[in-house]
Amino acid sequence: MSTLDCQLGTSAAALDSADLERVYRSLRLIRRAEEEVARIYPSDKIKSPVHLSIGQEAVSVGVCDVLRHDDVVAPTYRGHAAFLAKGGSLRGLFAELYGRATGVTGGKGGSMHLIDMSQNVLGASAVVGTTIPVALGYALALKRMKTDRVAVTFFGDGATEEGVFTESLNFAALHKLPVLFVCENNYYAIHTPITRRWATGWLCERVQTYGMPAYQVEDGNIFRLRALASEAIERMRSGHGPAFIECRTYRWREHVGPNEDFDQGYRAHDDLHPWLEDDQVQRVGGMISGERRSEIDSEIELAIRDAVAFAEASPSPHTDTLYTNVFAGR
Ligand SMILES: Cc1ncc(C[n+]2csc(CCOP(=O)(O)OP(=O)(O)O)c2C)c(N)n1
Ligand SMILES: [Mg+2]
Repeated sequence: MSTLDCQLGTSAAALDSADLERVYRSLRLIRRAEEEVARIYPSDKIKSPVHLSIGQEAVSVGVCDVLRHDDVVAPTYRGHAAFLAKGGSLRGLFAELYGRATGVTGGKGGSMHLIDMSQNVLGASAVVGTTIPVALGYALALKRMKTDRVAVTFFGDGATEEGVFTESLNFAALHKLPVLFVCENNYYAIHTPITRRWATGWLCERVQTYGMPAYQVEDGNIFRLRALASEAIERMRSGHGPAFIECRTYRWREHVGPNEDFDQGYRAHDDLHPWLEDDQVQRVGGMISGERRSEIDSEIELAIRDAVAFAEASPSPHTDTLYTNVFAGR
């Protein structure tokens, strides 16, 4: 455990049964929606590359569960989890993946460019690290408007190697901006492990030198992450400035696409075992009654079926819209 580790509890003690059901519903929705994406993908109906978060859901859910509706999140191209955890439209997501006009970007952006401003989900981007300064700028605006709203930016371990990451840390700390930096450390940038990219694993220590609290959740424990996020966000709302959380996690599928990739040789199937055994979706599901879990699961299946049917029945974008919402004209 890192010396910077905050000693907040790992139990679900602070959550009542309604909280547990809400957290489970969110985790399970993301898991099942992405499993459905993986199932449909080989049919070629989905017209977009997909970076799945299966195995990583707890990061988005643990943080978004303690946000208010008017807080904003900036996801990445591996963004289905943050998008759905913040309340992004399930129908809009599937329609977007199908490239349909009813998708959240009118079928033009695909999986990597999700946005739903009705839920305060800022647009995602395929370019590593680029949504970090977007969240930072939003946090600057929130501060200038003298609100107590906060911005959260999710990004991978690879994004911490982009210069804009440290520039953003510095600016946020200097100006005490209400932004929570959440690093989803899944140990890999595509196929390259952090052990071949970082001289030390002391990410929290590096971040702390910029002048903000930095915490690590070493085992992906959703309750610990949720407690840390809650404390950090409350500090931010009262003007104490940014915070950073590194949450260790593990990507169960390939970097991009619906399959497993343990035959590729860059990582071993054994590395997955501890994460499978401590699957946070099952863990939280096991804390609520079987009867309620079945009801929630059935509602989720219906919602996913509805979203897929909505996508399949939706029209493709009209050619007239080809040049709308782009910077360059004809
Ligand atoms: C600026 C930039 N450089 C390189 C790429 C190619 N690329 C796409 S995903 C990726 C790995 C990023 O890893 P990480 O930030 O850890 O996120 P993860 O995919 O593990 O969620 C790279 C290098 C890119 N999209 N943008
Ligand atoms: Mg990574």
